Amino acid sequence: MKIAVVGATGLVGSKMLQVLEERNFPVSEIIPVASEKSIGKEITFKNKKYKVVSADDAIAAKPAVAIFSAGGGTSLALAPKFAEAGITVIDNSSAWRMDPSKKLVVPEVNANVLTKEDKIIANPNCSTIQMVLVLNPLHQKYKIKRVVVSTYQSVTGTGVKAVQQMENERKNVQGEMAYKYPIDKNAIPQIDVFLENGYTKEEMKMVNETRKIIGDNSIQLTATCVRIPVIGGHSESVNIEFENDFDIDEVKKILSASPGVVIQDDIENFVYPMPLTAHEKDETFVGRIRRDESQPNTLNCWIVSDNLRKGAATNAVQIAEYLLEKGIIS
Ligand code: 2RA
Repeated sequence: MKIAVVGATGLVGSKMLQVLEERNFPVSEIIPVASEKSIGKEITFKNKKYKVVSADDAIAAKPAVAIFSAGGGTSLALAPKFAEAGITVIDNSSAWRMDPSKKLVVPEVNANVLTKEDKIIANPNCSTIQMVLVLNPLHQKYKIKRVVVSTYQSVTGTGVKAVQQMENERKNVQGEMAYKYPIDKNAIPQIDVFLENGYTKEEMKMVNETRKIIGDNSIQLTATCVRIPVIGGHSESVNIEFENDFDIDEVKKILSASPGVVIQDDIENFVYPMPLTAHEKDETFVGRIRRDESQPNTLNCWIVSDNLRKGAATNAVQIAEYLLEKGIIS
């Protein structure tokens, strides 16, 4: 199968190529697409070199699927062109996520909503994906009333420039700033732009995307998203209030049976999820599972996942795998 990767030279685009290769997705040809300044550059996929081409050349090559990770503006401009040419787009930007005519998919939660009619499929925000993997199975059993989440997000979520900024600061080298403030030895309580309600766009993504993926607008959720100087993944402190009471052992049993979720929760042996150990893994790790003793029916937990993998590339490739398995693409 011919696969186009739009934004192939970025952090997520390179991870898409790595994950397609690792998971042995049946790729006959990779069509890497990037901005004009990268056209002609070479990328390597399965030991073969491919030249970066323009979007028009990629459409003319008629891939079955195009995985986009090139920002919202590019997706708004280009995804419809690919779709009109019969190419199924899996888009990692926020451009289409809340469009009621587009599906927003975490395969373990709601892949079953996908049909042949879906030509532009939205990949959710990284911090939302890892959280809903844990929330959904618990919601099905105990019904979630309200969630309070605080995130500790990796600089890789911003892209190459942010990683470079952190490395420069660590080496005491002057360079371009991806953030308004130094990131090393810091915690910046702003991810994406501020909205009129005083929340950031990232925080509102967590609210709105969670409801859309789980398919329940009654879930109340409030988020504070913070950027921290780590590489391996995003971490989240999540407080979940249910309509119904729960049993901690049963919660652990449900989560350990949930696809894509791994429990790391053994406090006696200091076992809990961390970005350092989640790095380069496809699973979402959950630990510090405990009852909130300040109010009834409420649980605390700590969720960590590699934001470039399950939070972006792996989720997108899993969507493609589902489409292939169901014969929606061929
Ligand atoms: C971040 N959620 O971590 C973004 C990336 N999609 O900034």
